[in-house]
Amino acid sequence: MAFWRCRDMEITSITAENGQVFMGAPEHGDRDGRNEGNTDLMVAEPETKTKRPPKYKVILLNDDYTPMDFVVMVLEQIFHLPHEAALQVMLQVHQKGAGLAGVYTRDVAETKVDLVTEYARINEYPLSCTLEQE
Ligand code: TYC
Repeated sequence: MAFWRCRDMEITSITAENGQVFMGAPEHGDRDGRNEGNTDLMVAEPETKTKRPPKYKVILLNDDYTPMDFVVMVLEQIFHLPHEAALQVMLQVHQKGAGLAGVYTRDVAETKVDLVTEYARINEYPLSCTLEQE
């Protein structure tokens, strides 16, 4: 990008293709109107709003067949819960029908669901879980 200045018009900013705004101080340009080498040139950040990616809850569901100790093991090994917390979540699911195993970004949450489902199927248990956007 070139930094031109015109004698009659004061150019105060130029927007580059990438959205960056170059704010010139034309009075300090070279005699031929170029702004190159101008130490007063400032670079302003583009006004882009960055959003945090949405988070997803992995909800463990109750069933009548998966053994309690298997559920506790899943919560410890896949969701990295300490034993006491794993026991509490398992009991909550057993008594209330569903419970929160963890909260993650979408990819990680989907991987956890796949791991739980696969681990349960290998062991021939119907344990399942779902995703819920926070
Ligand atoms: N309800 C199961 C039982 O009585 C235990 C269980 C707990 C199963 C939590 C699934 O997500 C679950 N063996």
